[in-house]
Amino acid sequence: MAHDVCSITRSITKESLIEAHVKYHKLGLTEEELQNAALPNKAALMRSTTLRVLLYCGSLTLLISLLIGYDVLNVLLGIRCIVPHNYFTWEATRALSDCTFCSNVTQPIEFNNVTREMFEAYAYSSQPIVVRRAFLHWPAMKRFSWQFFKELYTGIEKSDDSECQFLHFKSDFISIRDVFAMSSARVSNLPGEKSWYVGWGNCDPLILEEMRRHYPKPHFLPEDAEIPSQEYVFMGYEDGATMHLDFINRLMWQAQLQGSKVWTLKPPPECQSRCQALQFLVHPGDAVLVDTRVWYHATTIPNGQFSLSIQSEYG
Ligand SMILES: O=C(O)CCC(=O)C(=O)O
Ligand SMILES: [Fe+2]
Repeated sequence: MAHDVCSITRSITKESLIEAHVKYHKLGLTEEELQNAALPNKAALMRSTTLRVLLYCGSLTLLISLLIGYDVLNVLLGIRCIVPHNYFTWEATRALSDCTFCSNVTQPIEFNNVTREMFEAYAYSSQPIVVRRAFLHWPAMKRFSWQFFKELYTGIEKSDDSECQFLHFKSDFISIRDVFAMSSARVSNLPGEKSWYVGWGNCDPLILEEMRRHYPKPHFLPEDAEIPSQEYVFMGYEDGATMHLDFINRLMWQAQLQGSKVWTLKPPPECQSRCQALQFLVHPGDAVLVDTRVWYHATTIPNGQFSLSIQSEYG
């Protein structure tokens, strides 16, 4: 049955074509003119193919430059985020704040000698907190230095830092290896040397285990606070971290181990009419707790000092 329908259709089509051919001949059209009318116009075909190729290449180039653009900007800013490639996507798509976290905040809450019980009410708030002299008793206060970390990283064979984040901020380093290859004059930021400031995640379990021999979990954090399997080190001089938000899952604590550090916090743009920027100075032994997911933050190191801090998340 299907075959019958096909052959009927074929013969109708053939007959119509012959009919048309004869008709156009009668009108005085030559064979060549008929062929040209039937075949697609070569010039038009070329034009549309070229247009399609150009459009395709253009879109591809735009896509590649956007992707490279993200990378280049991330590298230039040296910022920290969960998905390093997507800082600007995160920034553009983050939920707008209702600003309750920052309204009426003009300075951090400040504690001396805080206990776990006293801290409990503030532990999960987004209000910046400084606990003065909280970590003065930690062995890490005296033990940690550029040299300590150099020996740690070179001593542990095949320490795997490839998956750990390295933040060079405004420095000219590409990886943590460059930091440990610096001349001793540059390490000490002697006159004429380029100043540097870096941060990096320590996610190799052996490195982390060795670091944690020198400090406990901060005594004031809730007993059941979840601690991640990596901790950050920030060290260097002068310009610290550039202004940014962190796209991380938890709150953070930071221990200022050496030197002083100025923290500048800014509310997000949508809160600028209700909230204000704040600035505070921390000293060796102080603990800093900032919800870096909602407060834009930047740091600087005053008076040519060397600053060294360790930082972790909790939640
Ligand atoms: O300590 C610093 O210089 C920067 C710290 C930072 O960016 C952070 O805690 O997220
Ligand atoms: Fe940050």
